[in-house]
Amino acid sequence: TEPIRVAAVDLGATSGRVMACRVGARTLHLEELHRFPNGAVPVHGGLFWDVLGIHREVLAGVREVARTGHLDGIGIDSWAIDYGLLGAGGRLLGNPRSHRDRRTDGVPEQVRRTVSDAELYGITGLQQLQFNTIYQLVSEGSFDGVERLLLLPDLLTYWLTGEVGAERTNASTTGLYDVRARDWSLDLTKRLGLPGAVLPALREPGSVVGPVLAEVAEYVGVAGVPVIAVGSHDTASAVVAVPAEEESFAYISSGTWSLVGLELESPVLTEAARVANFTNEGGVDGTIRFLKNVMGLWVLSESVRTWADKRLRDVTLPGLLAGATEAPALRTVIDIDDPRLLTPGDMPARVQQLAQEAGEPIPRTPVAITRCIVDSLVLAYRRNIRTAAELAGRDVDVVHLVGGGSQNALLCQLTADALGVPVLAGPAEAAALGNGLVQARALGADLPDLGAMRALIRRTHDVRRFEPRPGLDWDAAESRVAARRDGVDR
Ligand code: ADP
Ligand code: LRH
Repeated sequence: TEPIRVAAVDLGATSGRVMACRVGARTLHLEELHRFPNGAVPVHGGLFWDVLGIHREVLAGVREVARTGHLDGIGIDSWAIDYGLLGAGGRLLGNPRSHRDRRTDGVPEQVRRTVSDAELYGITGLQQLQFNTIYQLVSEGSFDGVERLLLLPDLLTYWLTGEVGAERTNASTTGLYDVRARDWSLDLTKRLGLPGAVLPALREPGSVVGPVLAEVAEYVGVAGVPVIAVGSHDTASAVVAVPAEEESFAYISSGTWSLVGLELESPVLTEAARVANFTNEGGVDGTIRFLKNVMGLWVLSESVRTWADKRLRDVTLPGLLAGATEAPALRTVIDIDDPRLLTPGDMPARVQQLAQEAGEPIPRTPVAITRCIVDSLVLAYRRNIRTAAELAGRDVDVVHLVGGGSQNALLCQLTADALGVPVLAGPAEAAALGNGLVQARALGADLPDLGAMRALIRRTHDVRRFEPRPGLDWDAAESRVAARRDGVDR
């Protein structure tokens, strides 16, 4: 039988891509047909997504997939949490905001007065991040004329199909979703004065949303193609594509953000998990993604952007990483989750500031700053994998590192060294693969469960293995950072 061929649209906060994903009985092939830069746009102190521009790029990519072969389905995943509001007639009311917008400063404290942290965690099981949808909504103030809230992949899916819905894995990241009841918490919206009626009905990853609208069909050149709900939270799709064979694995989905944790059957809602600020997000096939959101390679990509803006020569990512590999290890370590690293800006200066405050040697060159960022990120990986294992009562024998960061050999090797277990790196495009596999199953591929999908990835994709090396004192480095963290678990 002919392989299934779908368009997997994977939207990251720093780049979006549209892949042709071909799935046969024993084959799996990904071809990148369209890639475009992405980033929030600052306007008058706010930070917005150019969502119509993103829609145009999605269409251009899908058209390219259709032009180069048959097209059996389309699925969209993106970063979580952010949303658009629709008014009468499905009209978009303003540009969606980025979660890095400052409008949620102080909002968690405000919400805490109505719903305590412990109570909120008991319902949602979610890490406190000041930008969770719940806090963004509280900061909206008024909902006059608002009829619907659509998370970004659901909004783009709506523009393709005319159908509204809330895909479950992404709904689980909002802070309005009851992780045990597996439904929106309308009790929570009511108590916070939020309009629960704007939340659409939930839909399952793997369900068919509907065929593309006529105007879309005309643009891409084929009619009737079904749009399929995938794990529309990019991290949910990425975890589908973690090529794990054994039970005792941890994963790091390392892109703009780093998501560090375990796949579980049920949520961990203990007081210890809450205090450690771990999240229980919904995965594909009813799994739980028990993880910590770590500031990630954003700090490095924003540094590279800053150096490029200052027209510093010789600051390409490969060059910086080659230099950093030769640089002294663990010379300067900072708390990579410091909230001051969240917003766009002069990241090298902020890294230097954090080092100075911590009494660490101040890194002076781009290479030294790069090394500091990588070492500090690895410390966060180490800390959070250990904590996840402890909280869930699990052993971790291997770490799978997927996403763009899997191409960073220094990061992978140091993660193995720091944790004392092998790191298996790749695939780099895990989210697109997970997206494509869930679509293929919906279209009839024989992929009964996550195990079958992962076996197909192992058969068709190389992973690079990094063995742990002894020699560095990670405990000492951790205690330098811990001293600065003041017991705050971010
Ligand atoms: P997202 O989907 O969140 O936008 P990606 O998964 O594409 O992010 O990962 C982007 C990150 O991957 C970049 O910030 C960069 O640090 C890293 N990366 C991408 N390509 C390479 C490469 N060739 N070598 C090392 N790191 C890379
Ligand atoms: C990664 C991601 C992550 C969220 C963040 C907003 O791209 O979806 O899982 O916490 O973006």
